[in-house]
Order: sequence, then C-alpha cells, then structure tokens
Amino acid sequence: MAARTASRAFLRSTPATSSFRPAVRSTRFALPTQAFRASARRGYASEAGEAKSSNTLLWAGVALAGGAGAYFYLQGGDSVSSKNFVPTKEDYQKVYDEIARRLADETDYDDGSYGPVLVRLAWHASGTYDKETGTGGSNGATMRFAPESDHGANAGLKVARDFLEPVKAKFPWISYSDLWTLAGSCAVQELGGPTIPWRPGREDRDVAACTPDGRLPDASKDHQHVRDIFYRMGFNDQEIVALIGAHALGRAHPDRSGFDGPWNFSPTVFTNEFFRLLVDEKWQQRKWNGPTQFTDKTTGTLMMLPADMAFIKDKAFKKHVERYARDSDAFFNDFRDVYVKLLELGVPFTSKPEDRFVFKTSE
Ligand code: ZEM
Repeated sequence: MAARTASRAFLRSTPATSSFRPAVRSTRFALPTQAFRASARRGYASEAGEAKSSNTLLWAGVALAGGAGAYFYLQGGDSVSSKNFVPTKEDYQKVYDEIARRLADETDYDDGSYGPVLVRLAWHASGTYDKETGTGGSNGATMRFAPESDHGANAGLKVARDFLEPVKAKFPWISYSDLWTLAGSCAVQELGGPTIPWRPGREDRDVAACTPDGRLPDASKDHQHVRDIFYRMGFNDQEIVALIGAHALGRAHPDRSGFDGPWNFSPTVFTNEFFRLLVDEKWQQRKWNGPTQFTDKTTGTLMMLPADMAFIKDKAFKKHVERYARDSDAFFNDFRDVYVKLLELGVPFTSKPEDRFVFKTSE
C-alpha cells in the first residue's frame, strides 16, 4: 500500500505529462465453433463410448446458443483450448488489472513493491536483442530455461517470473513473452510513470532459442561498453540515456548482482530522480568489502554503479542527463518511446504500431 500511496501522492503533485488516445483494435473473437470443436475432441478422448451422443447434444447446443452463448462459454471456461481464443484489448486489460492488483496486494517485498523487479525482467528479456542477427529480444521468453536463467545478469529475476505465475495460470492464453512485457508496461504505469503503449504478438520459443551470455550490460564497465551493448540493440545516445532513467526504480541486491542499495529515496515511484541526483549530488567511491560502487556524499545511503557514472563522465551522454534532470516531462515522453521500442525489439508483429493498446492505470 505504501508504494501505491506514494505513487499516487507523487502523481497528484506532478502536472500531467501527456495524454494518449486509447488505441482501438479491430480483432474479434475467432469463430466460436473452433473452440467447440476442440472441446468436442476432448470429449471423444476422455468419455469414449458416450462421446458420440454428447457431441450431438453439444452441437445442438451450439446451434441454439449462437455466438453470444459461445462468448460466455469462452469467458468462463478453462476447458477451452487457448489456441482457439483470440483475445481483444479488453482481455489484455484484464491481465493488466490482475498484475496491478497483485502489485497492490503483495507489498511485503523489498521497498514495498514488485514493480521494479518486473521492469527489470521485461528489460532483460528484451535487451538480449542483436540487430545484426535478429536474435534475442522479448519474443520467446527463453529466460525460462537454463542456461539463460542462470546467466549472471539474470540473478534474482526468478522472483519476478514467479510473481507472474498466478497471472499466467489465470490467463493461460497469453504467452510468457507477452506477459513479461505487459507486466513491464503495467509496472511503469502503476509506479507513476508514463503510459506505455503495448501490443501482443510474441510467441514463446524453446530452449534452443536461448541467447548466449554476455549480451546484457556489465555494471562494472564504462561508457564504451555501455555504447557497444546498446548500439548492438539499435539505440542511439539519447535513447540509451532515457532508458537508464529506469534506475529511479528499485535497488541493487548483494545476493543478486553483488552491488548494494537504491539509487534514490523513492525507489517505488517512477521519477527523473536518477538524473537529478546524478548531476546534483557529489558521488564518491564507497569504502566497503564489495565491488566498486559510488555513494552520495550527503547521506552515504544511495548508490551509483560504475556504469551509471559513465553517464556523466561521457559528454555526449551527460548532455541528455542534464536535460532529463531539469525536465521531467521530456524524460517521461522519451522514456515511453524508447521503452516501447525496447519491449518490441525483434518481435515479428503482424499488427501495426497504431494498433498498440494504452492500458488504464488502476485507480
Ligand atoms: Zn538496471 N541494474 N542496468 N536497467 N535495473 C540493476 C537493477 C535494475 C544495469 C545494471 O547492471 C543493473 C537498465 C540498464 C542497466 C533496472 C532497469 C533497467 C542492477 C541491480 C544492476 C547491477 C540488480 C540487483 O542486484 O538486483 C546496467 C549496467 C545497465 C546499463 C548500462 C535499463 C535499460 C533498465 C530498464 C529500462 C531496474 C528497474 C532495476 C531494479 C531491480 C530491482 O530488483 O529492484
């Protein structure tokens, strides 16, 4: 609750950044008869001798009930194969609402919210993309499998994947790859960030599609490494800086990355604080028995990774950091655009960008 209250308080004290028209999607349910055929087939398999007559009854029922009846059957029935279900925007909003509800309920974690680790899951699922080979990216959700789940960069993300399991169980028709990215969109919105337009279309792939280790950034490295990694995904300097603003959220965990602490004082609220503190604070090397990281001179309680410091050491990066530190609206808008791009890297959509959904944030 604390996180949500803080997030709402923040929203109240902040001018609206921008407004978005809800995307309208034309997809409708597939012909309900397909679903009934599937359940009829299952009837054959499990009920052997009686199958024929029950099928006859079923088909008579279909004829009588028509499309509307089939609709309700689809809505309520777990027995309907997910293959035959063509979800609409409203169905995805239900998934969004379920994630938002779980975020509001499950506050006994970290700083009071699973939101930050969901953002990190969506980012690590997507940030494996390689524009040269077209491999990696959110399509596939291959982090479900070793070796990708065991890659050092993904330590701790099982927490986020497990958090989403009950959602997957409730909406079995959604792919893990769509679910993880939708959760990334939901978390940013629920934590007070910009709306993140999102569209479905990702398909889960098997272990063979796992990406090699080393595609995600190494926090102990400098600006050259950061550029190499993000240029490989197809981002420019301004986009890279906007993305790193997500470090307003969450914290580093000694048992995950080895680093320790939050970047700012409101780690469950999406703000431009990462940039403001980066330029306004004096950052000094922390004296501790751990990897090199930086701490703020004023309180000694906040944290910057060596890779975060690269964003003020490098002049081309710093220019954007200063702009976002001063202009929260510019950051929110640019973050929305680049995070949408990140979550869509390498996904073979059949829909168009204008078909994206804008989800309603919870009250
Ligand atoms: Zn992060 N990130 N990240 N990041 N990140 C951590 C945590 C979080 C880097 C990095 O090494 C680390 C982006 C870019 C980069 C989030 C989102 C995004 C942690 C701490 C490390 C070490 C992990 C831990 O111990 O739990 C580096 C080097 C980056 C680029 C140079 C981008 C881009 C992100 C999203 C758009 C978030 C939300 C967290 C906090 C996770 C949590 O559990 O609280």
